Amino acid sequence: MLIKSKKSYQLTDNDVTDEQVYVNRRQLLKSMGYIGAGTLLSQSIARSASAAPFDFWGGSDQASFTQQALNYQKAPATDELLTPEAKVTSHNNFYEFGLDKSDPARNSQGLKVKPWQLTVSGEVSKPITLDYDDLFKKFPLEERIYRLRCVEAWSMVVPWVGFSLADLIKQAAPTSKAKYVAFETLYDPEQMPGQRSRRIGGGIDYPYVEGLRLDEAMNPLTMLSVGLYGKTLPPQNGAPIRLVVPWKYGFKSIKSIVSIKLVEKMPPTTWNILAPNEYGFYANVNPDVSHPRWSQASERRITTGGLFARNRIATLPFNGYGEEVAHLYKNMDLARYY
Ligand SMILES: Nc1nc2c(c(=O)[nH]1)N[C@H]1C(S)=C(S)[C@@H](COP(=O)(O)O)O[C@H]1N2
Ligand SMILES: [Mo]
Repeated sequence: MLIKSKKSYQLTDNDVTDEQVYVNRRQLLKSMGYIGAGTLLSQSIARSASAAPFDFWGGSDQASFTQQALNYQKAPATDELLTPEAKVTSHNNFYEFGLDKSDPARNSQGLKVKPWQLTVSGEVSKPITLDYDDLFKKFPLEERIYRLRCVEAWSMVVPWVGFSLADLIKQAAPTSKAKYVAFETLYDPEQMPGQRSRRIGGGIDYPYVEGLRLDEAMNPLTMLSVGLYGKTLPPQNGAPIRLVVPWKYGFKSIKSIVSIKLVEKMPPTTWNILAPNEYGFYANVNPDVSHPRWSQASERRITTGGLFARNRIATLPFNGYGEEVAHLYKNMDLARYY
Protein backbone atom coordinates (compact mmCIF):
# COMPACT_ATOMS: atom_id res chain seq x y z
CA MET A 1 0.00 0.00 0.00
CA LEU A 2 1.26 3.40 -0.91
CA ILE A 3 0.93 5.96 1.84
CA LYS A 4 1.11 9.45 0.47
CA SER A 5 2.47 11.87 3.00
CA LYS A 6 2.65 15.58 2.42
CA LYS A 7 5.87 17.51 2.68
CA SER A 8 5.91 19.85 5.66
CA TYR A 9 5.63 22.93 3.42
CA GLN A 10 2.45 21.48 1.89
CA LEU A 11 0.72 21.07 5.22
CA THR A 12 -2.11 23.40 5.95
CA ASP A 13 -2.44 24.71 9.46
CA ASN A 14 -5.06 22.11 10.22
CA ASP A 15 -2.75 19.26 9.27
CA VAL A 16 -0.02 20.24 11.67
CA THR A 17 -0.63 18.65 15.02
CA ASP A 18 0.92 19.92 18.20
CA GLU A 19 2.67 16.56 18.49
CA GLN A 20 4.62 17.50 15.34
CA VAL A 21 5.29 20.92 16.78
CA TYR A 22 6.59 19.35 19.95
CA VAL A 23 8.90 17.19 17.87
CA ASN A 24 10.01 20.39 16.14
CA ARG A 25 10.73 22.01 19.48
CA ARG A 26 12.84 19.03 20.46
CA GLN A 27 14.46 19.23 17.03
CA LEU A 28 15.86 22.59 18.06
CA LEU A 29 17.51 21.09 21.12
CA LYS A 30 18.80 18.22 19.01
CA SER A 31 20.27 20.58 16.44
CA MET A 32 22.11 22.27 19.30
CA GLY A 33 23.55 18.89 20.20
CA TYR A 34 21.59 18.33 23.37
CA ILE A 35 19.58 15.32 22.29
CA GLY A 36 21.44 12.38 20.81
CA ALA A 37 20.20 10.64 17.67
CA GLY A 38 18.72 7.73 19.59
CA THR A 39 17.67 9.70 22.62
CA LEU A 40 18.59 7.07 25.24
CA LEU A 41 16.60 9.16 27.66
CA SER A 42 15.45 6.33 29.89
CA GLN A 43 18.91 4.78 29.98
CA SER A 44 20.48 8.00 31.12
CA ILE A 45 17.84 8.36 33.84
CA ALA A 46 18.57 4.82 34.92
CA ARG A 47 22.30 5.51 35.02
CA SER A 48 21.92 8.62 37.13
CA ALA A 49 19.27 7.10 39.36
CA SER A 50 21.83 5.95 41.89
CA ALA A 51 22.39 9.59 42.83
CA ALA A 52 18.66 10.19 43.24
CA PRO A 53 16.92 10.34 46.59
CA PHE A 54 14.17 8.10 45.26
CA ASP A 55 13.71 5.33 42.74
CA PHE A 56 12.39 6.39 39.33
CA TRP A 57 11.01 2.96 38.69
CA GLY A 58 8.69 2.87 41.68
CA GLY A 59 9.34 1.38 45.09
CA SER A 60 10.44 4.79 46.36
CA ASP A 61 10.06 5.91 49.94
CA GLN A 62 7.45 8.38 48.69
CA ALA A 63 5.81 6.45 45.88
CA SER A 64 3.22 9.06 45.12
CA PHE A 65 3.01 12.69 46.11
CA THR A 66 0.13 13.44 48.46
CA GLN A 67 -2.09 16.38 47.54
CA GLN A 68 -4.03 18.16 50.30
CA ALA A 69 -7.54 19.61 50.07
CA LEU A 70 -7.59 23.42 50.09
CA ASN A 71 -10.01 26.00 51.48
CA TYR A 72 -10.83 28.51 48.79
CA GLN A 73 -13.57 30.53 47.20
CA LYS A 74 -15.11 28.68 44.25
CA ALA A 75 -14.94 30.27 40.80
CA PRO A 76 -18.19 31.45 39.24
CA ALA A 77 -19.73 28.96 36.82
CA THR A 78 -18.33 28.99 33.29
CA ASP A 79 -19.43 27.66 29.91
CA GLU A 80 -15.92 26.53 29.25
CA LEU A 81 -15.35 22.78 29.27
CA LEU A 82 -12.67 21.99 31.84
CA THR A 83 -9.77 19.77 30.88
CA PRO A 84 -10.12 16.64 33.03
CA GLU A 85 -7.86 16.59 36.06
CA ALA A 86 -6.22 13.36 34.89
CA LYS A 87 -5.02 15.14 31.75
CA VAL A 88 -3.95 18.33 33.50
CA THR A 89 -1.72 16.22 35.73
CA SER A 90 -0.34 13.79 33.15
CA HIS A 91 0.39 15.92 30.05
CA ASN A 92 3.03 18.35 31.28
CA ASN A 93 6.03 20.41 30.35
CA PHE A 94 8.53 20.51 33.21
CA TYR A 95 11.91 19.89 31.62
CA GLU A 96 13.62 19.55 34.99
CA PHE A 97 11.96 16.12 35.05
CA GLY A 98 12.43 15.14 31.39
CA LEU A 99 11.26 16.19 27.95
CA ASP A 100 8.40 13.79 27.24
CA LYS A 101 4.91 14.88 28.22
CA SER A 102 4.61 11.93 30.60
CA ASP A 103 8.05 12.37 32.20
CA PRO A 104 7.16 15.03 34.81
CA ALA A 105 4.34 12.98 36.35
CA ARG A 106 6.56 9.90 36.38
CA ASN A 107 9.78 11.45 37.65
CA SER A 108 8.64 14.14 40.08
CA GLN A 109 6.61 12.27 42.68
CA GLY A 110 9.42 12.39 45.22
CA LEU A 111 9.80 16.20 45.05
CA LYS A 112 10.12 17.58 48.58
CA VAL A 113 8.01 20.69 48.94
CA LYS A 114 8.20 20.94 52.73
CA PRO A 115 10.13 22.86 53.91
CA TRP A 116 9.95 25.46 51.15
CA GLN A 117 11.06 29.07 51.01
CA LEU A 118 9.89 31.69 48.57
CA THR A 119 11.64 35.03 48.86
CA VAL A 120 10.55 38.40 47.48
CA SER A 121 13.64 40.60 47.20
CA GLY A 122 15.48 43.15 45.11
CA GLU A 123 14.04 46.62 44.61
CA VAL A 124 11.63 46.43 47.54
CA SER A 125 11.58 48.21 50.87
CA LYS A 126 10.06 45.23 52.70
CA PRO A 127 11.61 41.94 51.58
CA ILE A 128 9.44 38.92 52.31
CA THR A 129 10.16 35.26 52.99
CA LEU A 130 7.25 32.86 52.78
CA ASP A 131 7.55 29.39 54.31
CA TYR A 132 5.51 26.44 53.08
CA ASP A 133 2.49 27.13 55.31
CA ASP A 134 2.50 30.86 54.45
CA LEU A 135 1.90 29.97 50.79
CA PHE A 136 -1.60 28.83 51.74
CA LYS A 137 -2.34 31.19 54.65
CA LYS A 138 -0.97 34.60 53.83
CA PHE A 139 -3.69 35.42 51.28
CA PRO A 140 -7.26 34.22 50.87
CA LEU A 141 -7.27 31.54 48.18
CA GLU A 142 -9.62 31.69 45.24
CA GLU A 143 -10.33 29.44 42.32
CA ARG A 144 -9.84 30.83 38.81
CA ILE A 145 -10.66 28.97 35.64
CA TYR A 146 -8.10 29.97 33.02
CA ARG A 147 -7.16 28.79 29.58
CA LEU A 148 -3.51 27.70 29.34
CA ARG A 149 -2.05 27.95 25.82
CA CYS A 150 1.30 26.28 25.23
CA VAL A 151 3.56 27.65 22.50
CA GLU A 152 3.38 24.12 21.04
CA ALA A 153 -0.23 24.84 19.98
CA TRP A 154 -2.16 22.77 22.50
CA SER A 155 -4.29 24.24 25.26
CA MET A 156 -6.17 23.28 28.39
CA VAL A 157 -8.76 24.84 30.69
CA VAL A 158 -7.60 24.57 34.29
CA PRO A 159 -9.33 25.43 37.58
CA TRP A 160 -6.36 26.91 39.46
CA VAL A 161 -6.42 27.85 43.14
CA GLY A 162 -4.27 30.73 44.34
CA PHE A 163 -4.05 34.49 44.71
CA SER A 164 -3.02 37.57 42.73
CA LEU A 165 0.72 38.09 42.39
CA ALA A 166 -0.07 41.80 42.87
CA ASP A 167 -1.12 41.18 46.48
CA LEU A 168 2.27 39.72 47.33
CA ILE A 169 4.24 42.38 45.45
CA LYS A 170 2.30 45.20 47.15
CA GLN A 171 3.26 43.81 50.57
CA ALA A 172 6.91 43.97 49.58
CA ALA A 173 6.56 47.67 48.70
CA PRO A 174 8.53 47.98 45.43
CA THR A 175 10.87 50.97 45.18
CA SER A 176 10.63 53.44 42.30
CA LYS A 177 13.48 51.57 40.59
CA ALA A 178 11.44 48.36 40.23
CA LYS A 179 10.47 47.97 36.56
CA TYR A 180 10.47 44.19 36.04
CA VAL A 181 9.93 41.04 38.08
CA ALA A 182 12.33 38.09 37.79
CA PHE A 183 11.28 34.57 38.83
CA GLU A 184 13.39 31.51 39.56
CA THR A 185 12.54 27.81 39.87
CA LEU A 186 14.11 25.62 42.54
CA TYR A 187 17.65 24.54 41.65
CA ASP A 188 18.22 21.10 43.13
CA PRO A 189 19.97 18.64 40.80
CA GLU A 190 19.64 15.88 43.40
CA GLN A 191 15.90 16.04 43.02
CA MET A 192 15.62 17.14 39.41
CA PRO A 193 17.19 14.71 36.92
CA GLY A 194 17.01 17.29 34.13
CA GLN A 195 19.29 19.56 36.13
CA ARG A 196 21.84 16.78 36.52
CA SER A 197 21.96 15.84 32.87
CA ARG A 198 21.85 18.17 29.88
CA ARG A 199 20.35 15.35 27.87
CA ILE A 200 17.45 14.74 30.22
CA GLY A 201 16.91 18.47 30.80
CA GLY A 202 17.08 19.51 27.14
CA GLY A 203 20.32 21.47 27.48
CA ILE A 204 18.69 24.28 29.42
CA ASP A 205 20.94 26.18 31.81
CA TYR A 206 19.08 25.76 35.09
CA PRO A 207 17.55 27.17 37.17
CA TYR A 208 14.64 27.92 34.84
CA VAL A 209 14.09 31.68 34.94
CA GLU A 210 11.22 33.87 33.77
CA GLY A 211 10.19 37.50 33.93
CA LEU A 212 7.40 40.00 33.55
CA ARG A 213 7.21 43.75 33.23
CA LEU A 214 5.99 45.18 36.55
CA ASP A 215 2.64 46.28 35.10
CA GLU A 216 2.09 42.76 33.72
CA ALA A 217 2.93 41.31 37.12
CA MET A 218 0.48 43.69 38.81
CA ASN A 219 -2.37 42.91 36.40
CA PRO A 220 -5.23 41.28 38.34
CA LEU A 221 -5.19 38.26 36.01
CA THR A 222 -1.63 37.33 36.97
CA MET A 223 -1.78 34.64 39.57
CA LEU A 224 0.37 32.64 41.89
CA SER A 225 -1.20 29.20 41.94
CA VAL A 226 -0.85 26.80 44.86
CA GLY A 227 -3.44 24.30 43.69
CA LEU A 228 -5.71 22.90 41.02
CA TYR A 229 -9.00 21.05 41.14
CA GLY A 230 -9.37 22.06 44.80
CA LYS A 231 -6.14 20.46 46.02
CA THR A 232 -2.50 21.45 46.40
CA LEU A 233 -0.51 21.25 43.17
CA PRO A 234 1.09 17.94 42.29
CA PRO A 235 4.84 18.27 41.57
CA GLN A 236 4.42 17.89 37.82
CA ASN A 237 2.30 21.07 37.75
CA GLY A 238 4.81 23.09 39.76
CA ALA A 239 4.28 22.36 43.46
CA PRO A 240 4.15 24.05 45.82
CA ILE A 241 3.73 27.39 44.01
CA ARG A 242 3.86 28.45 40.36
CA LEU A 243 3.02 31.43 38.22
CA VAL A 244 0.00 31.50 35.90
CA VAL A 245 -0.14 34.24 33.24
CA PRO A 246 -3.11 33.22 31.11
CA TRP A 247 -2.64 35.61 28.17
CA LYS A 248 0.93 34.46 27.52
CA TYR A 249 2.36 31.23 26.16
CA GLY A 250 2.70 28.57 28.83
CA PHE A 251 6.46 28.80 29.16
CA LYS A 252 6.05 32.12 30.99
CA SER A 253 4.12 30.31 33.74
CA ILE A 254 7.18 29.20 35.69
CA LYS A 255 6.87 26.33 38.15
CA SER A 256 8.10 25.53 41.66
CA ILE A 257 9.22 29.10 42.37
CA VAL A 258 11.75 29.94 45.09
CA SER A 259 12.59 33.53 44.17
CA ILE A 260 10.70 36.60 43.04
CA LYS A 261 12.97 39.56 42.54
CA LEU A 262 12.00 43.11 41.64
CA VAL A 263 14.59 44.50 39.25
CA GLU A 264 15.39 47.57 37.17
CA LYS A 265 16.26 45.89 33.87
CA MET A 266 14.50 43.29 31.75
CA PRO A 267 15.63 39.96 33.21
CA PRO A 268 16.87 36.99 31.17
CA THR A 269 14.26 34.28 30.49
CA THR A 270 14.97 30.62 29.81
CA TRP A 271 13.45 29.99 26.37
CA ASN A 272 14.59 33.37 25.11
CA ILE A 273 18.17 32.52 26.10
CA LEU A 274 17.88 29.20 24.25
CA ALA A 275 16.42 30.58 21.00
CA PRO A 276 15.89 34.36 20.99
CA ASN A 277 14.49 34.41 17.45
CA GLU A 278 11.79 31.90 18.42
CA TYR A 279 10.79 32.86 21.95
CA GLY A 280 10.51 36.48 23.00
CA PHE A 281 10.31 38.08 26.43
CA TYR A 282 6.66 39.06 25.95
CA ALA A 283 5.32 35.80 24.51
CA ASN A 284 1.76 37.08 24.34
CA VAL A 285 -0.56 34.56 22.69
CA ASN A 286 -1.02 35.89 19.17
CA PRO A 287 -2.64 34.04 16.25
CA ASP A 288 -1.13 36.55 13.80
CA VAL A 289 2.48 36.10 14.77
CA SER A 290 3.70 32.66 13.75
CA HIS A 291 6.49 30.86 15.46
CA PRO A 292 9.29 30.74 12.84
CA ARG A 293 8.67 26.99 12.45
CA TRP A 294 4.91 26.65 12.93
CA SER A 295 1.67 28.60 12.81
CA GLN A 296 -0.01 29.90 15.95
CA ALA A 297 -3.37 30.49 14.23
CA SER A 298 -5.05 27.49 15.85
CA GLU A 299 -4.58 25.11 18.74
CA ARG A 300 -5.69 21.68 19.95
CA ARG A 301 -7.89 22.02 23.01
CA ILE A 302 -7.28 19.08 25.31
CA THR A 303 -10.67 18.10 26.66
CA THR A 304 -12.34 14.77 27.23
CA GLY A 305 -11.36 12.97 24.04
CA GLY A 306 -8.34 10.72 23.60
CA LEU A 307 -4.92 12.33 23.72
CA PHE A 308 -4.89 12.61 19.95
CA ALA A 309 -8.54 13.59 19.55
CA ARG A 310 -9.03 16.30 16.96
CA ASN A 311 -10.30 19.36 18.71
CA ARG A 312 -8.90 22.19 16.71
CA ILE A 313 -10.02 25.71 17.61
CA ALA A 314 -8.95 29.17 16.53
CA THR A 315 -6.36 30.84 18.73
CA LEU A 316 -7.51 34.16 20.17
CA PRO A 317 -5.35 37.28 20.59
CA PHE A 318 -4.05 37.38 24.15
CA ASN A 319 -5.63 33.93 24.56
CA GLY A 320 -9.03 35.65 24.77
CA TYR A 321 -8.03 38.02 27.59
CA GLY A 322 -7.58 41.13 25.40
CA GLU A 323 -10.16 43.17 27.29
CA GLU A 324 -8.11 42.82 30.45
CA VAL A 325 -4.60 43.18 29.05
CA ALA A 326 -4.48 44.69 25.53
CA HIS A 327 -3.99 48.16 27.06
CA LEU A 328 -0.62 47.06 28.44
CA TYR A 329 0.73 46.93 24.88
CA LYS A 330 -0.99 49.99 23.41
CA ASN A 331 1.84 51.45 21.41
CA MET A 332 3.88 48.34 20.86
CA ASP A 333 4.47 46.48 17.62
CA LEU A 334 3.52 42.97 18.73
CA ALA A 335 5.25 41.35 15.75
CA ARG A 336 8.50 42.93 16.89
CA TYR A 337 7.95 42.41 20.60
CA TYR A 338 6.83 38.78 20.35
N1 LIG B 1 10.45 25.41 35.81
C1 LIG B 1 9.72 25.17 34.70
N2 LIG B 1 8.56 25.82 34.52
C2 LIG B 1 7.80 25.59 33.41
C3 LIG B 1 8.27 24.70 32.41
C4 LIG B 1 9.50 24.02 32.63
O1 LIG B 1 9.97 23.21 31.80
N3 LIG B 1 10.19 24.28 33.77
N4 LIG B 1 7.51 24.51 31.25
C5 LIG B 1 6.59 25.61 30.89
C6 LIG B 1 5.70 25.26 29.79
S1 LIG B 1 6.40 25.18 28.25
C7 LIG B 1 4.35 25.09 29.96
S2 LIG B 1 3.31 24.86 28.64
C8 LIG B 1 3.74 25.06 31.31
C9 LIG B 1 2.95 23.77 31.47
O2 LIG B 1 2.28 23.75 32.70
P1 LIG B 1 1.45 22.46 33.11
O3 LIG B 1 2.34 21.27 32.97
O4 LIG B 1 1.00 22.70 34.51
O5 LIG B 1 0.28 22.37 32.14
O6 LIG B 1 4.72 25.15 32.35
C10 LIG B 1 5.78 26.09 32.09
N5 LIG B 1 6.60 26.23 33.27
MO1 LIG C 1 4.65 25.35 26.76
